Amino acid sequence: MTTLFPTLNNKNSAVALIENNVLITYSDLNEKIDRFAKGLLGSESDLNEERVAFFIPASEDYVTTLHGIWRAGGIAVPLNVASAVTELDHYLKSANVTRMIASGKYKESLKELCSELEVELIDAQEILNRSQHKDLPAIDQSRRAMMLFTSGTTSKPKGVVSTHAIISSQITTLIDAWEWTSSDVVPLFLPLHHIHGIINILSCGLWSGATIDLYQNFDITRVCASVAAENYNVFMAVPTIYVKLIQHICKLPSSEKDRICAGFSSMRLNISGSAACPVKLFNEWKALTSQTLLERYGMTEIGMGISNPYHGERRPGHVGQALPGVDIQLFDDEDNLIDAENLAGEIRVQGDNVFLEYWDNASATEESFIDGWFCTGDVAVLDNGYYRIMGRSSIDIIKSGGYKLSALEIEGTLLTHENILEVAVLGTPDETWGEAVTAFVVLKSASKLDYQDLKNWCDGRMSAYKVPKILHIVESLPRNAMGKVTKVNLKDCQ
Ligand code: MLC
Ligand code: AMP
Repeated sequence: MTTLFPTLNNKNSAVALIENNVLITYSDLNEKIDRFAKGLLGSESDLNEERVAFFIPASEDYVTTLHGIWRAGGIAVPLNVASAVTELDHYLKSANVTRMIASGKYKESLKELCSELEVELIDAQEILNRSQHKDLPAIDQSRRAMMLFTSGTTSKPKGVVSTHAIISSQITTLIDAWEWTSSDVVPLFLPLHHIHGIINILSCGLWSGATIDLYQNFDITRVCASVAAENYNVFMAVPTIYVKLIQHICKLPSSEKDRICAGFSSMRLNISGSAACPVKLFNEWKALTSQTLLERYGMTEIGMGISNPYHGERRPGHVGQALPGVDIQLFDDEDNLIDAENLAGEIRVQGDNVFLEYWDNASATEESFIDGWFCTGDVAVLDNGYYRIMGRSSIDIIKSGGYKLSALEIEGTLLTHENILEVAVLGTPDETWGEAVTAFVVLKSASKLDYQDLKNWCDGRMSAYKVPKILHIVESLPRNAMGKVTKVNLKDCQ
């Protein structure tokens, strides 16, 4: 039997998960995963990298499904439960998904799509009930384990594939760097279709034998109550969450505010990542909670690459230094390595943490590597020994509240609106979201469109967080001599 995680064994009576105040031990979880893997295998001896998707919010079922697929030899494809069902079509088709696991209202919402695509839709409980007495396959670490979708500059998201070995490397690097132990208790309110939630919190926690308190969404009142009760000693979030926490806490009566701040202050670690943490936010958080945020930099394709130190100076506005085992270099536009400080270049990465491939997309995989270095598209400088992120090489990537969004994907959907003739989407600076999705629209003649109409129309056509926050109706879009829209010029049109 293969158990990827050393702590998932029958003798471990420590609490792995808390779901709605119910405590689930490591040994119970292990037993359930085993049963699930055997049920999933049915008459087969190995799933042989079958793509099994699941549409499950953070729960014991989610963890059982993820690990069950791994133990049965499949590739886990966790999907965003906040997706519009229309977006799932692309994920299922491009990953050649054969089975989908979901329950309750989530299962209901997928019936039509799965039947259309001939994907078998199964309830997690049904799999657990299929009693099977059989051995689980031995899984070589070099086998594919997980596919996460990421937005690129092209219009449709790509499946980022990692092996068991890559996942192990991403996890163990962080456990060492941030000194995870079995005494840690961490809340998990981030979505579980991205590495921040899956690797940095869920997997590092489970691998260390820590306890993870599961949330189905970011319930700020519940989070603050648990922090005030000193339930947690580690906290990981995106900058938007720290902004929202500050706004929320500062409106509370002082006794409540003080208890929450004391709860944060007593923790051993508060981490910010997935988007830039402004210096102002870093300072405000420190003033409020006395916590010095540890900012780190990562990406779906590499896990975490750069981090401020657990011990030592955590420098505001900087993401720190290469994590042990991760090679980071900056390269200029001519692909020359930059070996001086304060010169901006693209961050490129090598190491056991780097993904295997984009699923079924050899050309995209090849294009994303130069001389064996993965090209992130992020630009940074080395500033007195610490990396500072300067921005991205593409204006078509937007980071909103920690989600990476493709401007072209949003434009593609907006162009199907009957009143829209042309559209350009870009991210504009926003205190809460980091960047706000902003649409510049040219209307068809004699057409009208106000913001609320557009928002209503987007409902069900794209995930809610992709819906433009700002709409500008313009006469025309600026173009260069080649006829290409020059989005940089739109930044001045607001
Ligand atoms: C929610 N909304 C957003 C949004 N999230 N709008 C823009 N950007 C976002 N990220 C909108 C909703 O559509 C809704 O709009 C309103 O805000 C309230 O929605 P909500 O769901 O109640 O919001 P909330 O729970 O507060 O969500 C905010 C959030 C969430 C920050 C908790 O966005 C989130 O979990 N972000 C983290 C994403 C993440 O994990 N990224 C890591 C990727 S991995 P309306 O108009 O309908 O009211 C990666 C690598 C690395 O980046 O380095 O980690
Ligand atoms: P994703 O592709 O969703 O995994 O998002 C990865 C991207 O998030 C990176 O390529 C960066 O652009 C951004 N990112 C992650 N962490 C940071 C950070 N600390 N500062 C700035 N950008 C970040």
